[in-house]
Amino acid sequence: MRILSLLFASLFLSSAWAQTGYQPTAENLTARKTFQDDKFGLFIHWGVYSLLSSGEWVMNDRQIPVHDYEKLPAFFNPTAFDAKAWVSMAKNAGMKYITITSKHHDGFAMYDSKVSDYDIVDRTPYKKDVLKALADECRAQGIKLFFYHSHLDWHSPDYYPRGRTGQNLGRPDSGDFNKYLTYMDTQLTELLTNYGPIGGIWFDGWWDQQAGDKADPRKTKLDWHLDRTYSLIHKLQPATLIGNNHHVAPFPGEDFQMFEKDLPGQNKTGFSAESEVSQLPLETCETMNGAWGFNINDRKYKSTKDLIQYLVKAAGHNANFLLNVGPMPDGRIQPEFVKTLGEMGQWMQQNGETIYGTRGGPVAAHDWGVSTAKGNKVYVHILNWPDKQLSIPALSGKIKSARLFADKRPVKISQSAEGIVLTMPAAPADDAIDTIVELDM
Ligand code: FHN
Repeated sequence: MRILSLLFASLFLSSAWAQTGYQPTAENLTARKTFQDDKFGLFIHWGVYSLLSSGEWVMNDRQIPVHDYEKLPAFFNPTAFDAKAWVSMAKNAGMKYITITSKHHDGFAMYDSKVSDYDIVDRTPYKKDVLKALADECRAQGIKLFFYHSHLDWHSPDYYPRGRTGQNLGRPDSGDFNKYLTYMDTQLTELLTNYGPIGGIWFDGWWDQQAGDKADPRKTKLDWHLDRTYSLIHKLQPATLIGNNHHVAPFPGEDFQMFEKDLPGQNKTGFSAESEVSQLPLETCETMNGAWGFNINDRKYKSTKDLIQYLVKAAGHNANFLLNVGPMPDGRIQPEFVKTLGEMGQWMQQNGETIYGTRGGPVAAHDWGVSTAKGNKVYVHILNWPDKQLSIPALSGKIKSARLFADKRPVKISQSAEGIVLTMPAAPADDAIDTIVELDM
């Protein structure tokens, strides 16, 4: 009996059950394939926190009590917000989908919610539903729309017991967590009912209740009832892809797996220490500078070359690249981001064929670069190699011919003990972003 109760106790607090027995529908599987073909998306962190120009964690970082933070919406009036401009910027960059914060950790809804007036329509002088405008424009321009939605909530009194964050924000020392989860599921129902077909839900914040059990990193102090939430989403829109940025191995019911600031299998930032690369469609998300939400002091801009190479490496790791902007409080995207995205778009114009619709190639990722593959084509992406000759491991199939993708000049192929030697007409230029060798198999 004691063992059974222990077993039950441990299982109860683990989300491992989630949507056990989940069978993705045919349309969900099709959506997964399209997602993997799309490869490149725009991440948008925008909210009333943008007003304080110190990123999206400012409420917690500065310990701003709820009653003070609630003053912010009255200043939020993004009259320069232009959904057409945002979607066109993404499209011109070569992006196929947009993932925007419908609600971040501060609990403020960037759409017209009926279960709360803590939203952009009821609490700001702007009074318009920016997600509605974006959804309409995305549909008009053939761009898919995903919603980021925070599990964790620093505003709701019912997000109780508090987690690792959001302590001492002036909320009462009481609350009903299940009431909070019902509230969250109701907002998700609004988002999946009032904005047309939604490409996916990008959850974040599950880790706030992580129990910190090294033996079972999936254990949480509270039950998130992922089973209920995931079943709800799959019932409302079966093709909507669920992803959860929990940094542990995926739970049943999830349709894609994201890696924050890491390529799948890597752990540069410490986020992915407890994660495993699954068979689900993969996505890597990254900032263009050092911040997700608008941060006026952050000048750690990544170069266009670094970001294109990051996109290519993600594709070589069979993953999408979700690149972030933090719009300014008036609704404009800062010029540094607009310029870089424009330059990425030019590169994608010329080389997108070696990215879109591909999967990670037969030549594993290497310091010199990666490979992608599509049909009988293998694209060897040489990102960092000084020489005109490059050895790659033997491939299972036979290479019929090889050429430089850019100008179709032939590349000589010779067999070696280690595998294959590709001899290019010349060594890659020093400032080359990606010298692509196209192999016909
Ligand atoms: O806390 C969030 C953070 O604000 C941001 O949303 C990133 C995006 O991947 N995720 C969390 C940090 O892991």
